[in-house]
Amino acid sequence: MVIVRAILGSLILFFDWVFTPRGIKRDMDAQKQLDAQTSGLTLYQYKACPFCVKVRRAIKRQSLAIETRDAKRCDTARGELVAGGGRLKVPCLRIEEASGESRWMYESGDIIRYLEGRFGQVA
Ligand SMILES: N[C@@H](CCC(=O)N[C@@H](CS)C(=O)NCC(=O)O)C(=O)O
Repeated sequence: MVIVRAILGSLILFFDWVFTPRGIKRDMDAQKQLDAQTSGLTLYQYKACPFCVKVRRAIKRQSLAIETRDAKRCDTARGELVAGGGRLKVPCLRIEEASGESRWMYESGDIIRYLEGRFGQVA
């Protein structure tokens, strides 16, 4: 099972690399403004998780500068996810609200819909 998972994980990463989506190009000021908005977002993820790859590809398509934290390899990131979100499940987007509170969003589909709703869809 471990070997099958490792092979599948490598295949997912390989195809993700081969078919990396192109990011949208913005002028420097527009990208800077967007970067300021995305600075309050953090994606907790595993490198080879297909649901995380799907979210990372959406982020790449929209050229969003969102910090990613590996909850499999990094104990600190895993601890933050469980303590804040309540579950060890990825992907999870931490959204820092203007009030300073954090909202933890699970489910790849919900995360992608949230990002597209807030930052626009990229075909
Ligand atoms: N329906 C979820 C599925 C997410 C999911 O199953 N994630 C797996 C990794 S691929 C997970 O976090 N499993 C718990 C664990 O590995 O501890 C989504 O679309 O985000």
